Parts: sequence; C-alpha cells; structure tokens
Amino acid sequence: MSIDYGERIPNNVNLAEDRRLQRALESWQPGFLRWWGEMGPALPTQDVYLRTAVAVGREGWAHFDHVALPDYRWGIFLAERDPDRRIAFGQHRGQPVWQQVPGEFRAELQRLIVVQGDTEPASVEQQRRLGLTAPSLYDLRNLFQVNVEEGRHLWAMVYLLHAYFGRSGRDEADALLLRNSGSEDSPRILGAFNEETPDWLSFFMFTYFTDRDGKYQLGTLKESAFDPLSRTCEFMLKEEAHHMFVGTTGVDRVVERTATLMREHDSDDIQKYGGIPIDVIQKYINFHYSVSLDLFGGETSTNVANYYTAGLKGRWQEERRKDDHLLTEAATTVQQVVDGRLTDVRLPALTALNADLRGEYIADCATGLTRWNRILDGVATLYLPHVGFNRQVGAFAGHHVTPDGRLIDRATWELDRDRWLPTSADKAYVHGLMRPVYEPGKIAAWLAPPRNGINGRPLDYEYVHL
Ligand code: BYC
Repeated sequence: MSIDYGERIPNNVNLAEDRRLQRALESWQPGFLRWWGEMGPALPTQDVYLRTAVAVGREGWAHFDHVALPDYRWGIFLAERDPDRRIAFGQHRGQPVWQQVPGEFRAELQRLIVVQGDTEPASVEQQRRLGLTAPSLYDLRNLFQVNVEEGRHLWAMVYLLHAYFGRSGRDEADALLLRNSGSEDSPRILGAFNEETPDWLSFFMFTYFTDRDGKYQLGTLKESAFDPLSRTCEFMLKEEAHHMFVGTTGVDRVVERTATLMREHDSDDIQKYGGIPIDVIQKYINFHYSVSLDLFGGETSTNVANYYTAGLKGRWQEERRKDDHLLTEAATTVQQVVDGRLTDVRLPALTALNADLRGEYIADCATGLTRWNRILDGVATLYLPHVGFNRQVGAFAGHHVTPDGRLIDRATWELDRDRWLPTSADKAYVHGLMRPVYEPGKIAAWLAPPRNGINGRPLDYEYVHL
C-alpha cells in the first residue's frame, strides 16, 4: 500500500489503471491549484518543513522535509482494505460492505460527502491570513501543515465524488471550489465554517473545538457500509490527530502564559503585561464550543436516523457498543426546552443519534478543560458552558441559556452577553497582540513556548524559510 509519487496525482488507488477517472481528476487539479493560490495561505514563503504521507500502514507513513507550499503533493490515500469487512449496523448489518454506491442511497451518500468536503477548503479560507501574524516559525509551520492536510482532505472527498457519483459528483466537486467561507452569495454549507478566524487564539480554539467535530464526524463515516468512504476517513483521522494537537497545545501555551502573569502580578488584570486575560480566554471557549456544537445538527433528526438505518453513517466506535446496532426499540434521554423549562425528554434513540455523537464529543472536549485547569493550578478556573448556551441549531435555537444553564429572556441575554461572548473590545485587544515573530527560536510574549520541536528538531530550527 505504498503511495505512488511518480504520478501527477499521488495515490494508492491504482489511478493509472482507470484512465477516465485519472483524466477527470487531472482536469480538476488546475482549478484546485488556482483556488489554493487565491484562497490558500496569504503569506509568501520559500518552503516549509512539512510532513507528507508516504504509506498508509501503521509504520512510517510520514516523511518530513522542506517543501514549497504550491509543490506539496496533494494526493488520494485510502487505508488498507479489509476483504472480510462487514456492515456493523442498520438494516444491512452482517452483510459485506459495499464497494459501489447502491442506487437507493446515492443522494444521501453524496450529500454527506459534499458536506464533509465543503468544510475542508472552508477552514483553509478561514485561516488564510494567519501566517501574517504567526507567533513563531514553529506555529507558522503547524498552521501550514494543517492547511495542506485540509487541502488533501478536500482531495479525498473529490476522489469519491469523481469515482463513484458520475456527472453529479463531478459537478459537486467543481462547486466545492466555488463556495467560499463567509461569502454573501455562495457561503460554505455549515455555520461554523463561515465564521472568521482572525487571530491565533481563535485558531487554537478552532483546532481544539471545531477540528474535534471533524474527528467525531469522520469517526462515524469510518463506520460507513460504503467501504471507500470508510477507508478514506480512516486515513484522514490519522492526519486529523495533529490538528487537534495544535489546538490542545496552543491553548495550553496561552493558558500557561496567562497563569504565569497572574501569579507574577497577583492580579487578573494582565493586559498591561501583554497577556490574554482569563475571562477573554473563557469567552473564546464559549464562542468556539457553542458554534461547534451546532455542527452536530438537531437533537432530533430524521436525516441521521435514515443514515444509520441505511448503514451510511454509524455511531462513534460502533462495534464497541453493546446493543442490537439497529436501535429500532431503543430510547434515550435528551435535554430540551419544554414549556419554558429545560427538561429531560425521552426520545427514540435512532432520531437522537446526533445528540449521542455530541455527547461523545462533549466528554472529549472536557479533557482539555481538565488540562487547562491543571495548568492554572488554582489561580483561576475555566469551564465548558451549558450545551444550550448560544445555540443556533437544534432544540436550544431561539432560546437564551446562560453558560451555567439557566433559561433567561432575550432582554437579560442582551444585557449580559458581553460577559459571556467576545466583545469587539476583547477581539481588538487580542488582535493587537498579533504581531509576527519570524526569528528562529523566538516566541510572541502572549503565549508560552512549546515543549518540543517538530520531529525531534530544536525549537530554533528554521521550520519555515520566508
Ligand atoms: N449549519 O437533521 P439535522 C470537519 C442543516 S467538521 C448549517 O438537524 P443532520 C473539519 C442540515 O444540513 C465535520 N446547516 O441535521 C473541521 C440539514 O439540511 P438539509 C464535517 C446545518 O442532517 C475543521 C438541516 O439543517 N462533517 O471535518 O442530521 C476543519 C437539518 O439538519 C447545520 C460532517 O458534518 C449547521 N451547523 O446533521 C476542517 C459530516 N447543522 O439536509 C474540517 C457530514 C445542520 O435538510 N454531515 N444543518 O438541507 C453530516 O453528517 C450532517 O450533515 C450534519 C447535520 C451532522 C452536519
């Protein structure tokens, strides 16, 4: 399963044997490169110390070297095929997985792949200008690593659209390059991907909270009965782990610096010392977490019930679940607003699968809060707001819930929202700290240095040549 880098499009799917598909993808490639040039990283660089996949197996799948960004070899990499794999859930449970798309599920599968594909270039667009204010060469390199891999994840979805969905798949692949994050006329599909990522605190929060939605959604698509989608997602998840590392350690380092300044000056008011106050960090958590919760869709969804029953999208770690994997009789409890009160409601487990996945995600998010509170070591406490806080999608949309889970009226919300969400003054302060630090080994003063370099390299290594 090694990857053929001799081809114009590196791949491990024997693209050379399917001339039609190869030609179709080769004709999509210039549009992708044009999009990368126009919407990808705005900071000009000579080359960047990047990790590239060389094989998909457990050992040695990555290789590190300085690469000029436009020369990065975006390609198509699927995890190895398990010839005995069987469908783990839904009405086709126990049958062999599909190597082709069954006609009756074509539209739904294409929709899932398009939604997934749409998020990847969206994040590159959102992060386009961050290089101009990178807090170090180490961070700059990590940003570009994330960006090239999101570009590759777009390729992963485009391959599926071209290879399995005919004409409409090719049209959808073209449309993925035409929508743009935040565009008035043709925005990206999901809400969070039209928000701005204007500063590095937002970037670390995005890679912690929003990339983590990616981890969980890819985890459910990895369970899919459509084997090429499953194998694609399995490999994407390996790359995704680094994106969350960037988020986790990025917020670690901001919190560490804030805690140090709070201790040194025995004060919360650390703006005058160039740190990010703890209440601003909390507001950024509140914002990015709530926007990311919206990405799970509604708590009750016939879409997700249909996806599950059909075998298109499973649960997180489906095979570890100890039930019938059909869920036709099962029920679950989900909090909703009933008659103006937050109430636990019993729902069919099948239609509540978005809430099931969201629950897994929330538990994972909470591990970061434990980490950051350990770093703060009593000097302050950070928390995850209530699941109903600041929501635009699902049972809490249209209601106003405080971070500690009280339902309030609109007027109270308007009075207090500045205490919970970043204000324009908070954003302006954070923005003001964003000055580029491009000298090897140097780090901006608003965050602590990283613990280790990349791939065993020292911190003062020239990770990026400008
Ligand atoms: N914004 O039945 P409902 C990643 C739509 S992130 C706008 O409640 P459903 C990454 C929904 O599409 C992972 N619209 O929800 C991270 C539906 O519209 P239609 C991305 C929204 O369908 C960082 C209607 O509302 N992958 O990889 O069960 C960097 C009713 O929806 C939103 C996926 O999401 C929203 N937030 O679930 C880079 C996986 N939420 O169909 C990458 C694929 C819902 O009625 N997608 N809507 O017109 C899915 O599985 C599902 O589409 C969703 C929604 C989970 C998103």
